[in-house]
Amino acid sequence: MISSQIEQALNRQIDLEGFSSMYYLSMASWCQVQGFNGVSAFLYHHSDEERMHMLKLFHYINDRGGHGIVPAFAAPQKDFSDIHEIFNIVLSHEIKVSNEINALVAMCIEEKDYTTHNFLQWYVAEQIEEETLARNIIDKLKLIGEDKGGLYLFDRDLQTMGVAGHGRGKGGRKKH
Ligand code: OFO
Repeated sequence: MISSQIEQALNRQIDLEGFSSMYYLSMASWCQVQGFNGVSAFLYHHSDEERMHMLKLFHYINDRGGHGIVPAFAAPQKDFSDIHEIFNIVLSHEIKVSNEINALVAMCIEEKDYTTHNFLQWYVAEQIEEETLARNIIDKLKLIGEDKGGLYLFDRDLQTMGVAGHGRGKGGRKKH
């Protein structure tokens, strides 16, 4: 059984993971409209992953005697200036998510809720991967700058990464 404090904190995390999913969906849609089909495919996939992160929380809360609540999501930003802006936002958003996960972990230690602490370790590891991935992509984009040929190849690369589950590990690690 989880305490009501932990239940509320996990429900706030549901809100954040769900919002992340909507945010990346909005970015994916913008990229598709702009003709960046590879980046778009990558972000649609990323959006699906965030929904899975949210669902895991629903199941955990309910299995532990709490109640996972569907929040009202704020509408995410719908227009972006370019691909550079998109990935800078992805990184800063993921850093924010990492901070929230860390705060949750700290709360579990304080409350001696080692079961939830253990459950959250999956998210801790996931956040390291997500931040590293965003940083690697930003590094690539810095090299490319505004070069059209470079951006074309970048878009093609991300298409492959989106299909292979972000291209992490050997051929894209199965994460759920
Ligand atoms: Fe990318 O945030 Fe979920 O965990």
